[in-house]
Amino acid sequence: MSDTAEELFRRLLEKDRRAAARLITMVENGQPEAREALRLLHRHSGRAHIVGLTGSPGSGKSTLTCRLAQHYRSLDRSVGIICVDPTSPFTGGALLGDRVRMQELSGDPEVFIRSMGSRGALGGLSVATNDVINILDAFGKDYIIVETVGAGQVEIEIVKFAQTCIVVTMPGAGDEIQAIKAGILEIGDIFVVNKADREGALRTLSDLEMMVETRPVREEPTWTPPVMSCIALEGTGVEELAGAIDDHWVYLRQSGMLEQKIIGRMRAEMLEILNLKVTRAAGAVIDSEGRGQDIIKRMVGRELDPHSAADEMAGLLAERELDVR
Ligand SMILES: Nc1nc2c(ncn2[C@@H]2O[C@H](COP(=O)(O)OP(=O)(O)O)[C@@H](O)[C@H]2O)c(=O)[nH]1
Ligand SMILES: [Mg+2]
Repeated sequence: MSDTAEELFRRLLEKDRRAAARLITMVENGQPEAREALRLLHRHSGRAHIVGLTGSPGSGKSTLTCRLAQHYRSLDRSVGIICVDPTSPFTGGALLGDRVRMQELSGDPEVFIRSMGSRGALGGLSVATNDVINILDAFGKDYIIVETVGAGQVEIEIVKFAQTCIVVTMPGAGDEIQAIKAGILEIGDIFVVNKADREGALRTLSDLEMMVETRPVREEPTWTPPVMSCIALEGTGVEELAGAIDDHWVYLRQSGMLEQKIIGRMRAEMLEILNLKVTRAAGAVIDSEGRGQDIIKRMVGRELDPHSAADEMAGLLAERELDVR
């Protein structure tokens, strides 16, 4: 059965879960009808609070996500959860390990859980993730939690456009703290030392506090990222974390930063899509035209360096008056 974009869009606004799930699958498969639905629903998005969670595997992000969602549900707020794993080919339901942890939530019709793997990367994983965020936003979720599996570059890119970014770490991991330094310290709005029931939690907490205090900041800081401890397994600290997330939301709204973040995300989202289109168009010229092939050959023959080759390629695209739409 193939649903039309209008039909799916209408059902989405009526809070039909199956329509949401179906639309997400269409996005992942790069089906053209999905684009029409995305166009229609854009006007209805922009209400959700997008919360990103990143940190090393095993630090407890999924457990924390689950607890946060339960907390929101206890307040009668609706939640969308997106688990992004660039290393996994799997998409669809929750990832195997997380499925167990997320099980308690899966019976709740107001919680929508979805995993995204590299299969959704056909059109770029972060483009697909953004599409899914927008779908769940229009679907009416109050909070959309985006959990990324690792803390690599791809994950940072994805989490960067969350409105509130939570960095999760755990005790005793000296290297872990070091890893946090690389880029991630800048993007964290809230830092969590999870597994506070473990030895060395206080030490990790104070190390992290120190790093957050002395981190380089680009603009004048009007928000000081709190460093909190949690025991996600027992739900300890989750209410406080939810409080900090809401505080950050209030800060974003009152300072005008929310507007800035939205502008930044829209810009990046569009550039990323454009990037894909240009890359695709350039690839097609390389594959189908003698001059494109020739550029590669001359690179291989060491006559042309990659930067000059890219310039030449750009010239060729301009000559062709290539329409990348
Ligand atoms: N001791 C302890 N274990 C925890 C805590 N939170 C999560 N875990 C366990 O740590 C493991 C990894 O958790 P998970 O949520 O999958 O981490 P993720 O990879 O960051 O999503 C699981 O076995 C959890 O049960 C905690 O607060 N204390
Ligand atoms: Mg996880």
